[in-house]
Amino acid sequence: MTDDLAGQGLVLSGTGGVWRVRRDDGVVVEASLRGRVKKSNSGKRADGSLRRDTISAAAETLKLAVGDRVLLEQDDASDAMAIGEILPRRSRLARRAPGGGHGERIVAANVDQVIIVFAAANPEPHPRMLDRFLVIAEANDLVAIIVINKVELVGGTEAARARWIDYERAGYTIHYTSVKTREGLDALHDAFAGVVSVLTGPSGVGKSSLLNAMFEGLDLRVGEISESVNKGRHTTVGGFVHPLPGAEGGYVVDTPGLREVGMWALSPTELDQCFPELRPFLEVCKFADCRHSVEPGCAVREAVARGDVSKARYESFIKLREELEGVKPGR
Ligand SMILES: Nc1nc2c(ncn2[C@@H]2O[C@H](COP(=O)(O)OP(=O)(O)OP(=O)(O)O)[C@@H](O)[C@H]2O)c(=O)[nH]1
Ligand SMILES: [Mg+2]
Ligand SMILES: [Zn+2]
Repeated sequence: MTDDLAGQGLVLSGTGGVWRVRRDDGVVVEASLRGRVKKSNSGKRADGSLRRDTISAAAETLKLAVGDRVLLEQDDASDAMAIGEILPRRSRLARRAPGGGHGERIVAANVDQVIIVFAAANPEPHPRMLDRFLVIAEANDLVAIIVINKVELVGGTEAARARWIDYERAGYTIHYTSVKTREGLDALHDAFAGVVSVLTGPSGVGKSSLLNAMFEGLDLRVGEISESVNKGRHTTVGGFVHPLPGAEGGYVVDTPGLREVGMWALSPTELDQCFPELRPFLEVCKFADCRHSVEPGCAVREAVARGDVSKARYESFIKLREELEGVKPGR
């Protein structure tokens, strides 16, 4: 049995067994992970016993993520495509496993930026939740862009803006959009060109609708929000990478709405770095290990008192910091 090298590709989707890979010639093929790739990644201890967390096949294949670049091989005997090698990642977006479990979950590999979508209304936006998404992007060293969709529900872009000024002041780019009126869609379209973007945000805010409206031919599934409970259903299952038509090689990773956003591998002492508007003050605090809560000579609290840093963002920082401190490390 000989294996032919069948080129490189980008992993578009898949969970567990079969993965959809877009070859560099544009053809999308199905491929499985080769045994030896699994083996090199598997949880065998030095003594040959299996680590508990890698006993299931699913846990093994989680090592491969959408967005990964892979080497494909053709297996002559079975005529099937196989993933022979996962190429080194230039970046990744990771979060803690859902349900309070331990273990990092790679949401996507080789990401350039994270586009975080909230709705101006329906569902009602929670800034604290936006702060968590932003911290995750910052902790992964990824550019974060904010989208406030459905602005027509609150009277348009200018009316929607007031609520998000803290984020503009912190330095974030915000796009105000409406799929209904097509407001802001051209500018957002340009932000996707030529790069790999992860699109994230709560369920029902219009992520799939925005992509469908901007990129003809994508046809992502759009869910209806139940008016009675006003809670979005999860209509996008698993992570998908979509090549964007007419976006100069741009890709988007469409993720399920995340009900629970965990912060992974972030030590409480690094959290202040993840709030860009706090960074100029961190070196000025009297104590190098200042927690910015009750310490004397805290430049962060002074900035908040002067109005140079938003009180709401500061409070969000304190809340997240307490949460991170409550998480026992190393378990
Ligand atoms: N009024 C209004 N409704 C919108 C807008 N954009 C999307 N919607 C509606 O919001 C609902 C949810 O849209 P989706 O695109 O499925 O939301 P999603 O963020 O992809 O949701 P998940 O896939 O569950 O994460 C649908 O009923 C859309 O028609 C908008 O700009 N204005
Ligand atoms: Mg969706
Ligand atoms: Zn301080």
